[in-house]
Amino acid sequence: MFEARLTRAFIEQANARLVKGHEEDIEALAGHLARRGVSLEGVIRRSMRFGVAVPSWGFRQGGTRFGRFPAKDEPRALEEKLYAAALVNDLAGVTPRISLHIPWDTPDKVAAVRRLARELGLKFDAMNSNTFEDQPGQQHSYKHGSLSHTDPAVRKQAIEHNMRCIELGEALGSKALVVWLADGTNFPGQQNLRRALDRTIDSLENIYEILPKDWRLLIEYKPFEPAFYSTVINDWGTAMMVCQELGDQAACLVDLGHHLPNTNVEQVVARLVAANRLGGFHFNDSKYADDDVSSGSIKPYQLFLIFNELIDAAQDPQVKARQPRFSPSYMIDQSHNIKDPLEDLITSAIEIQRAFVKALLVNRTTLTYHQLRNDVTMAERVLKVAFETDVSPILAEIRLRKGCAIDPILAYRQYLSSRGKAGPKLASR
Ligand SMILES: [Mn+2]
Repeated sequence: MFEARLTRAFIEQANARLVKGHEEDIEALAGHLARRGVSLEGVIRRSMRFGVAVPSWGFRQGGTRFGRFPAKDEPRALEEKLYAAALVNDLAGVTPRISLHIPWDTPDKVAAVRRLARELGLKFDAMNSNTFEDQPGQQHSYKHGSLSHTDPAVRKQAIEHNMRCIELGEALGSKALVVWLADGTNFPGQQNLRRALDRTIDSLENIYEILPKDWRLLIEYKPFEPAFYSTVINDWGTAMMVCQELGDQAACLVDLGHHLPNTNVEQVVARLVAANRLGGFHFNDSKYADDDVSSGSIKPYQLFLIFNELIDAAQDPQVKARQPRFSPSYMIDQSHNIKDPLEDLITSAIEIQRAFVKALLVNRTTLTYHQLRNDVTMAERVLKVAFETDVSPILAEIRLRKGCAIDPILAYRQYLSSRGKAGPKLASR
């Protein structure tokens, strides 16, 4: 299943009966946007290069902490996952990068893996280290923490693991390391809250010291779980404190599921931009906590509002002056327990792209005009008009121009059928 690349002919065949309908849809949308003074071509041009990285751990079912229900044909070896990633990218054209988890997806032959990725049109995004579980044969346990551990020998082991991730990443062409720590406590009194953070910063300084000059160290935060009383890097403020101690190459990583319910995540984004410390995102969605469900499946308006902040920042001369290369990393971080992981990665990537394109439609001049006059109704309306525009034809047009599928899920189902691995029937769009 995951050993060959999708052919151009297959995609053209899948598109053949959808092209006419698509052309009607895009023409109607062009007319609608023109009445609003928006150039369809301009939006498409600005959206062509938008991309988000897929996680190497997202290609198999059962990434949750509970029951695993793996499918028969899951990609297992890293090479198979690269083919799966290429399949997702060849269908939807929005995920040209893969983010590796070490040690789950440690390449055996680095040069060969890098070569295969290049052949498949893929690059490597941030490396993700793992000191939140013990690996077979590991000398010291992370039961009571890793980079924050009270025992210097445990901290050293965790530091060396992160250094190894950087080494591997350098060989693969990656430019960032994501550190997420499960370190924390389950009971009051278990540890000194301030000393635990001091030790963590000290460990991270060791890692930061060997960070290549063109790399970034992305610090991910999370309020709770698996630690249920206190987590060492629990929120964006703590992550920012850590980054400020480390230096300019350190920045915060916002995982959308890593906030307490009802947190204003778009405002967190705005604050991190203001502090020059927005490093990137782990996209997913949630209803209750770190649910890791498909991006845009629960709170699509929030996703749009986040991209509204990002586009506002990217166009802001003040931000440009301070951060000439303002470009947060976009990565998906989801678990798939009941959906086909490839279908979910395709769907999520498109939903993230959809939020980006909708945010491009926000008329910022008009928005600022209403904001300065405190016209609450009209200011909100500017956002709603953009959010409520159905940009599906734009997304399809971008895919068509890239040689991808007009309807990637339908094409994927056809691909499965052609290989005798039919999933549930999908009669039409
Ligand atoms: Mn994450």
